[in-house]
Amino acid sequence: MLTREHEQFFQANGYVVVAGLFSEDEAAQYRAHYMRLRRHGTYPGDSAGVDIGASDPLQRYPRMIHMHRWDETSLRWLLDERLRASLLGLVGREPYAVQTMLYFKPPGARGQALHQDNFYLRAQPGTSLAAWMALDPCTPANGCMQVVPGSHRWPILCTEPADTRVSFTDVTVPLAAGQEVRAVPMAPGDVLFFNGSLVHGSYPNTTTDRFRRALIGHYIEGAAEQVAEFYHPALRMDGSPLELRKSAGGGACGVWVERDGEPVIELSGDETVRRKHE
Ligand SMILES: O=C(O)CCC(=O)C(=O)O
Repeated sequence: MLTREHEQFFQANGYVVVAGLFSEDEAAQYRAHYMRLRRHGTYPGDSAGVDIGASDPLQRYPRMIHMHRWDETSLRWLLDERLRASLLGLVGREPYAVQTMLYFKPPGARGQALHQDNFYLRAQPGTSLAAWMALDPCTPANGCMQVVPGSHRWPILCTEPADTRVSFTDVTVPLAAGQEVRAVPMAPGDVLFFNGSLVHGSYPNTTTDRFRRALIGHYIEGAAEQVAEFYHPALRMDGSPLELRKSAGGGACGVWVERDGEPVIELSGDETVRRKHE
């Protein structure tokens, strides 16, 4: 359960791991559930179907998106009281739930380049929040989460092309030289909570025999009045749908500039122009 130390760590760093929020048994049940679903074919939200013979491990095990819209187990997890209480404790307001995702990340799979979630969700005012639950032991070897501590205070940065040999997404955010990127090792049932501006992502799974499965919920702060169209309908944590406005794309984004020899972020980029290149 959430403690004062978790809250303080979250405020200072923009992320926190709550160890053992779910039990190892529950994590094992979720692993079995999603492996069973994946074996049975394709679902709404799959951007590409399953290709059992593909050489790319991610085509054999593509991620699932918005499962809570058609799978009761996913909906129950997204609205679970432990997640609600943790999010409320961390940000001081009731969250609204907008997305579920399941990443299988099998041996040999690419990671997801460093990014900020609110670049996609566009929750306003305020930001988005994530609850990322490990279903397997996660270490740097199998591509655990990587975070940039303190980056939750940054604005949304302009994106750049990512290296698609190591990332299945094709945009990333640039970092200043010397910026710490911190690995977040986790055990099954641990939940990593993070702010929608926190720069995070993961590197490839370099093992030959270990999946790195994760069940992910995305939320928006209860103060939000709008979110990008893809995330509608938002749900209150009692499961009832909520009417929000649809965020428009575009606007200013941050770029690194040098001031007095120090790297600082300036809001001088134009996201509309950048998005054309995605
Ligand atoms: O699980 C990963 O490797 C990346 C997940 C992620 O970046 C996200 O949920 O926003």
